[in-house]
Amino acid sequence: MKFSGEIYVLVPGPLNEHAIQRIRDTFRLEPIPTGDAKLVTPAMAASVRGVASMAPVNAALIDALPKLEIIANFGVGYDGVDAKHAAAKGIMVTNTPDVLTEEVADTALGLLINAVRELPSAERWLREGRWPKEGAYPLTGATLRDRRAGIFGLGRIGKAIASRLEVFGMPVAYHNRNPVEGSSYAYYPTLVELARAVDTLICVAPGGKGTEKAVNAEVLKALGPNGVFVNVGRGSSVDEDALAAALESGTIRAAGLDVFADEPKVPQRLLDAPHTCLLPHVGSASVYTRDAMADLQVDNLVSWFSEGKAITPVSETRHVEPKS
Ligand code: A2R
Repeated sequence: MKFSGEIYVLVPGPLNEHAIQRIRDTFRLEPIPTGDAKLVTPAMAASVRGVASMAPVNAALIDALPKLEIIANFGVGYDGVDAKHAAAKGIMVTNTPDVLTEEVADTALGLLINAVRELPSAERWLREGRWPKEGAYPLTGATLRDRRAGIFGLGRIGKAIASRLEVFGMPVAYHNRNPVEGSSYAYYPTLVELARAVDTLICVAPGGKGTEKAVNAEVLKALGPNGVFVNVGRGSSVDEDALAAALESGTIRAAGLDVFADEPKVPQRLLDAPHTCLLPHVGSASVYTRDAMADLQVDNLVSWFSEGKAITPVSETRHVEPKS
């Protein structure tokens, strides 16, 4: 579809190609290299009604766009968007839940197996020609057998991870701010209590102030020396210095990380730490899933500008109505 009368959509920073193409086909696309409000020209300020972004959208950028009605975020996690500020100004914010759930859950299990069974370093052993020279790769000190899993953030993705863990024979417990109605998994009201009860902690909670550095030295100590930590949520939820120290000292055994606090920078201490599998934030990164996320992002814009309704509004802006 193409709107009669052009609707200007600002795209700050890089965005998925399929999303770009659909925005070009449907709207008037205005690219800027980053989300820096200083890059907004007077012409953009006078015309932009939508933002489609994978990059952060802060209060300054929102304030620089007085005609803005909707921010369509690429991804389920929208901690980079100042949704409270948008809500206060009557601006809709949408994200892309559900369509990436199974992909991210698969990635979590891949990280868990890699961290526990050391598959990336076993492959390195083969590729470096050590197998014929030195013999078999050493037996792994850790196993998935007899593990107990704890999920930090039993939401859509957390539940998809939990059902996979059940098939692997692992009992599942979790920590959220509130117990999940109807769930048979054991609930722990604090993260440290959950860590004490399990030896495998998987973080898939949203980023932001509420979870900042929640996985800290105390939680890692509670996880214990056979402990494995997996993160497919946000790097900001982890005290990375404490995690590196816990791996170095054997306070926990292994970690599988897809997300980092200051991406794309990865702390040298984590790169050097033993028993780690580190991935460059690829949780949802297949063509299939990224296309589905792009479609949902752009469908939200189309629905907003054609029907005055968002398909997947975030909780902060659920109440927001179109201005005209
Ligand atoms: O706290 P609750 O009862 O609202 O449960 C949510 C939980 N959660 C938290 N748990 C503990 N402390 C917090 N401060 C906190 N904030 C949220 O995380 C809920 O069970 C879960 C999030 O689930 P969903 O909203 O269904 O999100 P989804 O699709 O599973 O994605 C989770 C995250 C994204 O935000 C990205 O950072 C990442 O996965 O891709």
